[in-house]
Amino acid sequence: MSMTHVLDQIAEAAGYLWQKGWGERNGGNLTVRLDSGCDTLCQQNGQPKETVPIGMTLPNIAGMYFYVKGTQKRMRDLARDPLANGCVIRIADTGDSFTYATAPVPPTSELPSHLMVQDYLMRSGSRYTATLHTHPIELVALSHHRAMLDDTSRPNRLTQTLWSMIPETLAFAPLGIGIVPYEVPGSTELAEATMAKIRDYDVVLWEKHGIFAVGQDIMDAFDQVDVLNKAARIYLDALAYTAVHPESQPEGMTENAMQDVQRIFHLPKQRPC
Ligand code: 2HA
Ligand code: ZN
Repeated sequence: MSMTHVLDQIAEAAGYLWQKGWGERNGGNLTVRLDSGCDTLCQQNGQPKETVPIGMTLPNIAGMYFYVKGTQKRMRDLARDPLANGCVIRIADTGDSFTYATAPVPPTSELPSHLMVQDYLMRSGSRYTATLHTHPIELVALSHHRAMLDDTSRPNRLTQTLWSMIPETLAFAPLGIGIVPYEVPGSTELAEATMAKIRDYDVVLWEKHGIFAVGQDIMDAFDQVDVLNKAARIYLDALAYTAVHPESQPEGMTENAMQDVQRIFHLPKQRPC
């Protein structure tokens, strides 16, 4: 995919995040791995020589280029101008620092999670190029309920609840949603906990904070969060009816109906590479 096309997609996704109310102020961030075709464009833009330490060594993404949202930058501004509100970085050959490949914009506070996951995706030979963190309202609301954070079974309770809302949730988010217990935003602990879950899930919930998702491109990552958050919204709306009619609980699709969806759509149980 050309760099222009990637930047267009990033702008489009950032606009949706803002419109949905998932990207208040500087909330949320994203990265996209660029192919080596961006060398020329980046060189044309000039390369300041400042070397910025990453704080960890990520050998699998050494020498690679990533678009990274800037810290304190707003999604609604990124939607208009991705290269004024983020930039392209090149990871050093040593894997422990980066240089700016376009006009420098210091990267997002969640860089540890994004780059650690990008390193994992490369190591596992994945075609996925995009990582997305955002604050989808209904999913975050559910993460305030202890029962919804129970991660002792697979699928976990939250996944089962979301899948059972409409057939499309299971069809388009077949790996479900992983759960990462609360950690300080931007911390290495949050990055490590995210890494541990992203092996099994395309989308993970950061308790009382937001979502971290991976995708083949940024629209793919956005779509999965959108599908899961839609189900969360339906669930909460169904519960609003229960508040008025306490005798009626949301039913959810039957186990048989869900198995039919699994069979008809030939759904994967693991991420296809
Ligand atoms: O970029 O969302 O988690 C601001 C955040 C940090
Ligand atoms: Zn956040």
